[in-house]
Amino acid sequence: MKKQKIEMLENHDGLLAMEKRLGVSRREFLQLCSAMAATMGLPSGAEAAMAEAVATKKRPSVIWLHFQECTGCTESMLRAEHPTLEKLILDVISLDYHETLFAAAGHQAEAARRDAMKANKGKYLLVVEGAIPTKDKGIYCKIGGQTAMDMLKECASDAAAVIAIGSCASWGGMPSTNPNPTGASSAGEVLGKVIPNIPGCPPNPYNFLSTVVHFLTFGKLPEVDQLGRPKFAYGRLIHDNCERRAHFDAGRFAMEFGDEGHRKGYCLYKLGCKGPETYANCPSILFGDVGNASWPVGTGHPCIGCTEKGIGFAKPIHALADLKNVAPPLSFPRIVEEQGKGASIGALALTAAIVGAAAGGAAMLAKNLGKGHCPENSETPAKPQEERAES
Ligand code: FSX
Ligand code: SF4
Ligand code: F3S
Repeated sequence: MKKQKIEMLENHDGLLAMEKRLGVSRREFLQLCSAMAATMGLPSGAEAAMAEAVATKKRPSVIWLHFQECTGCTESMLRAEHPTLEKLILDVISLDYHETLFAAAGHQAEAARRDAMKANKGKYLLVVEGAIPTKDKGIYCKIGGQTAMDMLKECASDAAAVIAIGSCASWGGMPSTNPNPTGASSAGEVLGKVIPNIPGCPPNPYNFLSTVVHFLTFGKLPEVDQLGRPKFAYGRLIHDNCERRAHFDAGRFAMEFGDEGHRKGYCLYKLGCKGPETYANCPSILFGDVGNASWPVGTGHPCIGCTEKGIGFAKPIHALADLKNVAPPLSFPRIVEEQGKGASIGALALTAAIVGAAAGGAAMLAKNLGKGHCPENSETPAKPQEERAES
């Protein structure tokens, strides 16, 4: 039944139009929806609902504010190796106001924001990027003469939902580093409530896309933890899903950057890796759309805990992490297998059901969007670091 529904969708007018617009085949898109549904742990049938929603529903209006930050959140969304994920995000939402992508400037831009708020009153998604300075009545960040504090409150008052993107908006991030001279605070603190946060410096655009597609499909944001982070993305310790975990458990560590252990891809715990106390899906979904091992630990750098308040930009990079869990996880990662290789939708759903680790395959699918019809252009996973060091 479910299979029939998905197959029927392949001939849906909305998907045909999307295929032409984005250059993403319908089949690839449906596969991505299946993988997203599996990643988020949604029940059977959700993938068809998500695909149908993207194909037929009015795109939600999004107003995107920028405060104290480096624009890395937006950059990471736009700097995919090939533009399909970015095109998909910009196709799923109607980005009606975004200060750094707007051609308009000054009063024209402010007028566009107020027009978009009026036209979509009570229905728009407000995305907040950057921390909000609260010291001295918020004078350290002003846009069009208005403080960031006032602008956030004004825009949030008529929004259907507010999402904080990046660690700055989620918990203060880098601008709030001690001694926090501007009183940089999170969007939730300024609004006085827990709002959905997608932390990371930068956060992963795939998590943002999944969150927005959930909103579009079900009219609400996905389930969050006590810090407002979507559980599907921040429910597991990095350490429990890291490809170097077997080295940790076997006591094989890099002791210095560039030493033999480091070249062989051993565990980075003794170089200060914060994976054991940081919740995020970085090892599964990877970054930047550039291939296998494209996440901090995969490239040989310890995780700095950028998604975690009190760790990223707070704890020294060389300081040892607190171990929250020393027992090897049931989903013990193999070290002899290349990540993401051969992921199929059936396998993904099964993996998700068993260990909740489908996101890696989903990321591989996202990465190969628009290339699947042309196998010679598709990504093949890179060799593990150990093999690369020896060759
Ligand atoms: Fe930068 Fe975003 Fe870091 Fe902050 O990301 S990548 S400083 S989380 O708000 O632009
Ligand atoms: Fe991976 Fe870091 Fe944990 Fe080592 S300490 S297994 S490198 S997350
Ligand atoms: Fe940040 Fe660590 Fe992921 S530094 S990007 S939480 S691996």
